[in-house]
Amino acid sequence: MMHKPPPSPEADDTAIARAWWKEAVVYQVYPRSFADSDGDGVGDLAGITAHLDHIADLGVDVIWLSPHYQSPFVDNGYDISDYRAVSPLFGTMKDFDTLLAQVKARGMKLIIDLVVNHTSDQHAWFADARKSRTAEKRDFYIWRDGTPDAPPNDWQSFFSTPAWTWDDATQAWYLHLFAREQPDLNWDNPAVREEVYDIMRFWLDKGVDGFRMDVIPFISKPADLPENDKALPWEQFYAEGPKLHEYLKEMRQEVLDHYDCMTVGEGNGLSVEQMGRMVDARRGELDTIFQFDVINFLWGREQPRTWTLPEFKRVLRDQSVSVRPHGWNTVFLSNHDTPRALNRYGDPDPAWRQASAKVLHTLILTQPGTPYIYQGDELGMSNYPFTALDQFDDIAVRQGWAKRQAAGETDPSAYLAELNIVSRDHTRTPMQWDDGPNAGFTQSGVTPWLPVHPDHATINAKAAWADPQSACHAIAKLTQLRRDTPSMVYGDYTDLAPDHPELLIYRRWLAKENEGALVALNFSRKTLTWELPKSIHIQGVAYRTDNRANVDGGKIKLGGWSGIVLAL
Ligand code: ISL
Repeated sequence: MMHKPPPSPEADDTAIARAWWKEAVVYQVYPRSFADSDGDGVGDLAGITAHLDHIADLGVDVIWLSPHYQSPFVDNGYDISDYRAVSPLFGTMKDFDTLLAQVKARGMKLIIDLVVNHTSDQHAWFADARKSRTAEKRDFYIWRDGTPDAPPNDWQSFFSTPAWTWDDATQAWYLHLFAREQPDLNWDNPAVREEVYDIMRFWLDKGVDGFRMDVIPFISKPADLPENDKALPWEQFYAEGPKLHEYLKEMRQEVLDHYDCMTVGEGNGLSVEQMGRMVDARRGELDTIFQFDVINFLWGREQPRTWTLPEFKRVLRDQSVSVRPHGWNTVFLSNHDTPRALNRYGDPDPAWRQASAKVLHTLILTQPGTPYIYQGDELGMSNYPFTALDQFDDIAVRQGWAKRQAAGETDPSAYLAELNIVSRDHTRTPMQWDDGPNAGFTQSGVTPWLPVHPDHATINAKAAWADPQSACHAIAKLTQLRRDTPSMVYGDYTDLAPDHPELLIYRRWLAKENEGALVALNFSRKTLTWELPKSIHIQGVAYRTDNRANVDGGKIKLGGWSGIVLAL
């Protein structure tokens, strides 16, 4: 007997349950770099509050705030020393409450960063743990006996050092997948998990709407801590440890299920299949995950590589369909750990910058999944032209250079050239609010913690809102279109030209509403045409990046770096 094949995931949109976080557009704020209200050169919470209208005017629904907690800032706040306190550098708990209230007053929601794979070494737990082998909090961290010359295994940190540091006082090694000032928590200790759940409740009870979970796939370590004998990239080796799913289920049952909140895990190291396991609603773990193929396919091992549009399309396709219908995707092209999206996927040349920024945002806001916009990308901000190593702040750079020096490198020019492409500090330079001193990020005469990009004379929020052709206005139109068009959120996804080297063309279709859209984006400087298949019936133009994007006589015509969305 012949069986009908199961519907392809691309075609199945019937089983997708509605949720506010699927319909939301998220904007990431990196507090150090957003706006400085008190003139110390570092952004703060009051600065964010003062600029909320900029975010709301884009049509954003949710703000993701990178860590705002008390921290010695060895890794810019991803090293937390008190999970219930606001960093004095960023303000007070009252400033946080005001920010939260003002976010809500604009009809938006706020999610915060939950960094619980590790703490700061300045956290009270670690201060206690390192006092003695029998300290109350000793087992909050991961210790191994040994001798100072032989770490327990070959594990490496993400910041160019071994993942083990010898503690002389207690004659033992402790594990840190990041800096030595970021000791990893021992999730196998139930008391650690209880503390984490309490911290989550503390912030949820305040009214935050969920969490972005830092390196969450790394929390569970294999008990025997085996060597990385397959020489996997470290993020893959550490991801999806033996009890990861058990702990995430527990976290959902203990905490998340009791609140109307959203979760997005940072999934560096997870394949699309692994992502599927973590976000399948039937399993009860996380709502969504940032799957990093869209970032990592651009790199060889640490080095940038040339890439092609068909490769990019394959990544987008795999991400979008792999988790359907029970899971949900995220759409992002940058964050505070990447260089600027414009430099990697767009065209930063001044003649093409605005056009390509609009094409990238059309992509982000019409792909299947919850879209994320990173601060400054809406202005067309680009990589900073660094000229010396001492201009960088990132610990990854400092430790990366130390490692190279230890290997005999003395001339920094090769490293500098590489960093000008890959550094995380490109997305951390101050937001450009206007063309005045310090781009309006901080007061005139103050030295900001990272240099302000010289192009702020033209690339700034004030100029962007004054120009109807800017990417900010484009985003405002696209977020509105997304709200008005159910297929943009829930529709299926079909890549209509997977092999085209310069055009990205896809269809979103929502069968139960009999409604859809065709999105056509030109990733080149050339004017290109594309013949519409006869089976596609156009209702009209829903959006175009500018008037160089047209449809006529069964053909789409796109000027260089332009795009169009057609209603079907
Ligand atoms: O940025 C990276 C390497 O330089 C990534 O490998 C990054 O470290 C990884 O994606 C984890 O990132 C998160 O955790 C880190 C923190 O430094 C990042 O800012 C954060 O996003 C440790 O908490």
